[in-house]
Amino acid sequence: MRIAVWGGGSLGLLWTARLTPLFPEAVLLVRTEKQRDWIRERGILLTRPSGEKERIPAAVRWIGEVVNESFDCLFIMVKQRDLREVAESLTAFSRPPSLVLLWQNGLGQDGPFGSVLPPGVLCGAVTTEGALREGPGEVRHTGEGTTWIGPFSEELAHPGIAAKLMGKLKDAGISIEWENRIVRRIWEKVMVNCAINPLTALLRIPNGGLLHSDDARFLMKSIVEEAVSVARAEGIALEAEDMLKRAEEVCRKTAVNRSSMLQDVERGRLTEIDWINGEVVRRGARAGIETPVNQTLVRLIHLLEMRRDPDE
Ligand code: KPL
Repeated sequence: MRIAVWGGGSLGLLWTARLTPLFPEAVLLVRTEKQRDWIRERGILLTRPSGEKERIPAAVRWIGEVVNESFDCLFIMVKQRDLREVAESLTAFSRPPSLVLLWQNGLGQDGPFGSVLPPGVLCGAVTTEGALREGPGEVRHTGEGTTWIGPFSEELAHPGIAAKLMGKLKDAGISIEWENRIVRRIWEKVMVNCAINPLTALLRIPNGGLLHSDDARFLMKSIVEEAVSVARAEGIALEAEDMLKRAEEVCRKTAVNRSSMLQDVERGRLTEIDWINGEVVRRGARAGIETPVNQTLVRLIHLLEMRRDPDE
Protein backbone atom coordinates (compact mmCIF):
# COMPACT_ATOMS: atom_id res chain seq x y z
CA MET A 1 0.00 0.00 0.00
CA ARG A 2 1.44 3.37 -1.03
CA ILE A 3 1.11 5.86 1.84
CA ALA A 4 2.23 9.47 1.85
CA VAL A 5 2.43 11.82 4.81
CA TRP A 6 2.05 15.44 3.72
CA GLY A 7 3.76 17.79 6.20
CA GLY A 8 7.09 17.65 8.01
CA GLY A 9 5.90 19.15 11.32
CA SER A 10 5.89 17.32 14.64
CA LEU A 11 3.04 14.90 13.89
CA GLY A 12 4.15 14.37 10.29
CA LEU A 13 7.62 13.31 11.44
CA LEU A 14 6.24 11.11 14.22
CA TRP A 15 3.83 9.30 11.91
CA THR A 16 6.39 8.87 9.14
CA ALA A 17 8.72 7.28 11.68
CA ARG A 18 5.90 4.91 12.68
CA LEU A 19 4.61 4.11 9.20
CA THR A 20 7.96 3.52 7.48
CA PRO A 21 8.75 0.17 9.19
CA LEU A 22 5.17 -1.05 8.53
CA PHE A 23 4.72 0.19 4.96
CA PRO A 24 8.05 0.11 3.09
CA GLU A 25 6.63 2.36 0.36
CA ALA A 26 5.68 5.15 2.79
CA VAL A 27 6.96 8.58 1.81
CA LEU A 28 7.08 11.92 3.57
CA LEU A 29 6.25 15.02 1.51
CA VAL A 30 7.85 18.23 2.80
CA ARG A 31 7.56 21.91 1.91
CA THR A 32 11.25 22.77 1.45
CA GLU A 33 14.15 21.21 -0.39
CA LYS A 34 16.28 21.97 2.67
CA GLN A 35 14.16 19.76 4.93
CA ARG A 36 14.10 17.05 2.25
CA ASP A 37 17.89 17.04 2.02
CA TRP A 38 18.30 17.03 5.80
CA ILE A 39 16.03 13.97 6.20
CA ARG A 40 17.49 12.21 3.17
CA GLU A 41 20.95 12.47 4.70
CA ARG A 42 20.15 11.70 8.30
CA GLY A 43 16.71 10.06 8.44
CA ILE A 44 14.24 10.96 11.17
CA LEU A 45 15.58 11.16 14.70
CA LEU A 46 12.78 10.05 17.01
CA THR A 47 13.00 10.50 20.77
CA ARG A 48 10.53 8.15 22.45
CA PRO A 49 8.62 9.13 25.61
CA SER A 50 11.13 6.97 27.56
CA GLY A 51 13.96 9.21 26.30
CA GLU A 52 15.34 6.45 24.03
CA LYS A 53 16.47 7.80 20.65
CA GLU A 54 16.14 6.05 17.31
CA ARG A 55 17.22 7.10 13.83
CA ILE A 56 14.77 5.92 11.19
CA PRO A 57 15.73 6.18 7.52
CA ALA A 58 12.73 7.58 5.64
CA ALA A 59 11.81 8.17 2.01
CA VAL A 60 11.21 11.88 1.56
CA ARG A 61 10.19 14.09 -1.35
CA TRP A 62 9.84 17.81 -1.83
CA ILE A 63 6.24 18.80 -2.62
CA GLY A 64 7.45 20.58 -5.79
CA GLU A 65 8.60 17.28 -7.30
CA VAL A 66 5.35 15.40 -6.70
CA VAL A 67 3.49 15.30 -10.01
CA ASN A 68 1.71 12.43 -11.71
CA GLU A 69 1.95 10.43 -8.52
CA SER A 70 -0.61 8.16 -7.00
CA PHE A 71 -1.02 7.14 -3.37
CA ASP A 72 -3.53 4.76 -1.83
CA CYS A 73 -3.59 6.64 1.42
CA LEU A 74 -2.65 10.23 2.20
CA PHE A 75 -2.11 11.61 5.71
CA ILE A 76 -2.52 15.40 5.47
CA MET A 77 -0.68 16.87 8.44
CA VAL A 78 -0.29 20.55 7.59
CA LYS A 79 -2.00 23.45 9.36
CA GLN A 80 -5.50 24.47 8.32
CA ARG A 81 -4.26 27.67 6.66
CA ASP A 82 -2.35 25.52 4.12
CA LEU A 83 -5.20 23.16 3.25
CA ARG A 84 -6.52 25.07 0.27
CA GLU A 85 -3.13 24.89 -1.41
CA VAL A 86 -2.87 21.17 -0.61
CA ALA A 87 -6.34 20.54 -2.05
CA GLU A 88 -5.36 22.32 -5.28
CA SER A 89 -2.13 20.32 -5.52
CA LEU A 90 -4.03 17.04 -5.38
CA THR A 91 -5.14 17.68 -8.94
CA ALA A 92 -1.50 17.06 -10.00
CA PHE A 93 -1.77 13.43 -8.87
CA SER A 94 -2.44 10.85 -11.58
CA ARG A 95 -5.48 9.63 -9.61
CA PRO A 96 -7.04 10.70 -6.31
CA PRO A 97 -5.98 8.76 -3.19
CA SER A 98 -8.43 6.10 -1.96
CA LEU A 99 -8.24 7.36 1.60
CA VAL A 100 -7.34 10.86 2.81
CA LEU A 101 -6.89 11.57 6.52
CA LEU A 102 -7.16 15.15 7.80
CA TRP A 103 -5.35 15.72 11.10
CA GLN A 104 -5.91 19.43 11.68
CA ASN A 105 -7.00 21.10 14.91
CA GLY A 106 -10.24 23.05 14.74
CA LEU A 107 -13.30 22.83 12.52
CA GLY A 108 -13.92 22.98 8.77
CA GLN A 109 -10.88 21.00 7.60
CA ASP A 110 -12.95 19.03 5.07
CA GLY A 111 -14.21 22.22 3.34
CA PRO A 112 -11.40 22.71 0.78
CA PHE A 113 -11.59 19.08 -0.41
CA GLY A 114 -15.29 18.85 -1.24
CA SER A 115 -14.80 19.66 -4.92
CA VAL A 116 -11.46 17.88 -5.53
CA LEU A 117 -12.02 14.40 -4.08
CA PRO A 118 -14.58 11.76 -4.93
CA PRO A 119 -17.15 10.96 -2.23
CA GLY A 120 -16.28 8.49 0.53
CA VAL A 121 -12.54 9.22 0.57
CA LEU A 122 -12.20 11.90 3.23
CA CYS A 123 -11.68 10.98 6.90
CA GLY A 124 -10.92 13.01 9.98
CA ALA A 125 -8.27 12.06 12.53
CA VAL A 126 -8.28 13.20 16.15
CA THR A 127 -5.32 12.45 18.35
CA THR A 128 -4.32 12.96 21.94
CA GLU A 129 -0.68 12.09 21.22
CA GLY A 130 1.88 14.76 21.96
CA ALA A 131 4.85 15.51 19.73
CA LEU A 132 7.37 18.30 19.49
CA ARG A 133 9.51 19.06 16.46
CA GLU A 134 13.09 19.68 17.58
CA GLY A 135 14.75 20.13 14.21
CA PRO A 136 14.13 19.61 10.45
CA GLY A 137 14.06 15.82 10.95
CA GLU A 138 13.96 15.56 14.73
CA VAL A 139 10.86 14.84 16.73
CA ARG A 140 10.20 14.12 20.39
CA HIS A 141 7.17 11.97 21.16
CA THR A 142 6.16 13.84 24.32
CA GLY A 143 3.14 11.79 25.33
CA GLU A 144 1.42 8.57 24.41
CA GLY A 145 -2.24 8.95 23.50
CA THR A 146 -5.00 7.54 21.33
CA THR A 147 -5.96 8.38 17.77
CA TRP A 148 -9.45 8.09 16.29
CA ILE A 149 -10.05 7.94 12.55
CA GLY A 150 -13.43 8.08 10.87
CA PRO A 151 -15.22 9.13 7.70
CA PHE A 152 -16.80 12.53 7.10
CA SER A 153 -19.41 10.86 4.88
CA GLU A 154 -21.66 7.91 5.60
CA GLU A 155 -19.92 5.34 3.44
CA LEU A 156 -16.30 4.77 2.57
CA ALA A 157 -15.46 4.38 -1.09
CA HIS A 158 -12.58 1.96 -0.33
CA PRO A 159 -13.23 0.24 3.00
CA GLY A 160 -10.50 -2.35 2.27
CA ILE A 161 -7.77 0.31 2.36
CA ALA A 162 -9.01 1.64 5.72
CA ALA A 163 -9.22 -1.90 7.14
CA LYS A 164 -5.67 -2.68 6.02
CA LEU A 165 -4.32 0.53 7.53
CA MET A 166 -6.12 0.03 10.84
CA GLY A 167 -5.10 -3.63 11.02
CA LYS A 168 -1.40 -2.92 10.51
CA LEU A 169 -1.34 -0.05 12.97
CA LYS A 170 -3.16 -2.02 15.66
CA ASP A 171 -0.91 -5.06 15.14
CA ALA A 172 2.07 -2.77 15.66
CA GLY A 173 0.67 -1.79 19.08
CA ILE A 174 -0.35 1.74 18.10
CA SER A 175 -3.39 2.96 20.02
CA ILE A 176 -5.83 3.71 17.22
CA GLU A 177 -9.62 3.33 16.92
CA TRP A 178 -12.11 3.56 14.10
CA GLU A 179 -14.75 6.20 14.91
CA ASN A 180 -17.95 6.51 12.93
CA ARG A 181 -18.87 9.73 14.75
CA ILE A 182 -15.67 11.58 13.90
CA VAL A 183 -17.36 14.99 13.67
CA ARG A 184 -18.45 14.64 17.29
CA ARG A 185 -14.86 13.73 18.30
CA ILE A 186 -13.59 16.75 16.39
CA TRP A 187 -16.03 18.99 18.27
CA GLU A 188 -14.96 17.47 21.61
CA LYS A 189 -11.34 18.28 20.83
CA VAL A 190 -12.35 21.77 19.70
CA MET A 191 -13.95 22.36 23.11
CA VAL A 192 -10.65 21.57 24.81
CA ASN A 193 -8.64 23.68 22.38
CA CYS A 194 -11.09 26.61 22.66
CA ALA A 195 -10.80 26.56 26.44
CA ILE A 196 -7.04 26.07 26.76
CA ASN A 197 -5.21 27.44 23.73
CA PRO A 198 -6.07 31.17 23.63
CA LEU A 199 -5.92 31.63 27.41
CA THR A 200 -2.52 29.96 27.73
CA ALA A 201 -1.24 31.98 24.76
CA LEU A 202 -2.48 35.29 26.20
CA LEU A 203 -1.26 34.57 29.71
CA ARG A 204 1.93 32.83 28.51
CA ILE A 205 1.49 29.99 30.95
CA PRO A 206 1.61 26.19 30.60
CA ASN A 207 -1.72 24.33 30.49
CA GLY A 208 -1.74 23.48 34.20
CA GLY A 209 -1.47 27.18 35.11
CA LEU A 210 -5.10 27.75 34.12
CA LEU A 211 -6.27 25.64 37.05
CA HIS A 212 -4.64 27.93 39.60
CA SER A 213 -6.85 30.90 38.83
CA ASP A 214 -10.59 31.26 39.50
CA ASP A 215 -10.75 33.91 36.78
CA ALA A 216 -9.22 31.57 34.22
CA ARG A 217 -11.59 28.79 35.25
CA PHE A 218 -14.55 31.13 34.96
CA LEU A 219 -13.47 32.09 31.45
CA MET A 220 -12.97 28.44 30.47
CA LYS A 221 -16.53 27.73 31.60
CA SER A 222 -17.95 30.63 29.58
CA ILE A 223 -15.96 29.63 26.47
CA VAL A 224 -17.18 26.05 26.66
CA GLU A 225 -20.82 27.03 27.31
CA GLU A 226 -20.86 29.21 24.20
CA ALA A 227 -19.15 26.57 22.06
CA VAL A 228 -21.49 23.82 23.27
CA SER A 229 -24.52 25.93 22.26
CA VAL A 230 -23.06 26.24 18.77
CA ALA A 231 -22.31 22.51 18.56
CA ARG A 232 -25.87 21.74 19.64
CA ALA A 233 -27.21 24.01 16.92
CA GLU A 234 -25.28 21.80 14.47
CA GLY A 235 -26.82 18.64 15.91
CA ILE A 236 -23.86 17.63 18.10
CA ALA A 237 -25.38 17.12 21.52
CA LEU A 238 -22.54 17.80 23.97
CA GLU A 239 -22.90 18.79 27.63
CA ALA A 240 -21.06 21.92 28.81
CA GLU A 241 -20.31 20.40 32.20
CA ASP A 242 -18.68 17.30 30.65
CA MET A 243 -16.68 19.39 28.20
CA LEU A 244 -15.41 21.68 30.96
CA LYS A 245 -14.38 18.65 33.02
CA ARG A 246 -12.59 17.26 29.99
CA ALA A 247 -10.71 20.52 29.41
CA GLU A 248 -9.70 20.68 33.08
CA GLU A 249 -8.56 17.06 32.95
CA VAL A 250 -6.36 17.87 29.94
CA CYS A 251 -4.91 20.82 31.91
CA ARG A 252 -4.05 18.44 34.76
CA LYS A 253 -2.61 15.71 32.53
CA THR A 254 -0.57 18.12 30.41
CA ALA A 255 0.14 20.58 33.23
CA VAL A 256 3.71 21.36 32.19
CA ASN A 257 3.01 21.45 28.42
CA ARG A 258 2.83 24.67 26.48
CA SER A 259 -0.21 24.64 24.21
CA SER A 260 0.35 24.74 20.47
CA MET A 261 -1.05 28.30 20.38
CA LEU A 262 1.35 29.48 23.06
CA GLN A 263 4.20 27.91 21.10
CA ASP A 264 3.05 29.68 17.93
CA VAL A 265 2.91 33.03 19.73
CA GLU A 266 6.31 32.50 21.34
CA ARG A 267 7.85 31.66 17.96
CA GLY A 268 6.25 34.64 16.23
CA ARG A 269 4.03 32.44 14.06
CA LEU A 270 0.41 32.91 13.09
CA THR A 271 -1.90 30.84 15.30
CA GLU A 272 -4.84 28.54 14.52
CA ILE A 273 -7.33 30.77 16.38
CA ASP A 274 -9.47 31.35 13.26
CA TRP A 275 -10.20 27.62 12.95
CA ILE A 276 -10.76 27.04 16.67
CA ASN A 277 -12.58 29.83 18.57
CA GLY A 278 -12.97 31.78 15.31
CA GLU A 279 -14.92 28.95 13.72
CA VAL A 280 -17.17 28.75 16.81
CA VAL A 281 -17.88 32.47 16.43
CA ARG A 282 -18.61 32.16 12.70
CA ARG A 283 -20.88 29.15 13.09
CA GLY A 284 -22.57 30.82 16.08
CA ALA A 285 -23.33 33.89 13.97
CA ARG A 286 -24.81 31.65 11.29
CA ALA A 287 -27.07 29.97 13.83
CA GLY A 288 -28.02 33.21 15.62
CA ILE A 289 -26.04 32.31 18.77
CA GLU A 290 -23.98 34.97 20.52
CA THR A 291 -20.41 34.05 21.43
CA PRO A 292 -18.96 37.21 23.04
CA VAL A 293 -16.24 35.51 25.10
CA ASN A 294 -14.91 33.48 22.17
CA GLN A 295 -15.10 36.58 19.98
CA THR A 296 -13.06 38.63 22.44
CA LEU A 297 -10.41 35.92 22.59
CA VAL A 298 -10.20 35.79 18.81
CA ARG A 299 -9.65 39.56 18.71
CA LEU A 300 -7.01 39.48 21.45
CA ILE A 301 -5.07 36.71 19.72
CA HIS A 302 -5.28 38.62 16.42
CA LEU A 303 -3.73 41.59 18.22
CA LEU A 304 -0.93 39.38 19.51
CA GLU A 305 -0.38 38.09 15.98
CA MET A 306 0.00 41.65 14.71
CA ARG A 307 2.95 42.13 17.04
CA ARG A 308 4.86 39.21 15.54
CA ASP A 309 7.96 39.74 13.43
CA PRO A 310 6.77 39.36 9.79
CA ASP A 311 10.20 37.99 8.81
CA GLU A 312 9.86 35.02 11.18
O1 KPL B 1 -4.10 20.10 21.70
C1 KPL B 1 -3.63 20.89 22.48
C2 KPL B 1 -2.82 21.98 21.90
O2 KPL B 1 -1.88 22.44 22.53
O3 KPL B 1 -3.13 22.37 20.77
C3 KPL B 1 -3.89 20.78 23.95
C4 KPL B 1 -4.91 19.72 24.16
C5 KPL B 1 -4.35 22.07 24.51
C6 KPL B 1 -2.68 20.29 24.71
O4 KPL B 1 -1.70 21.23 24.85
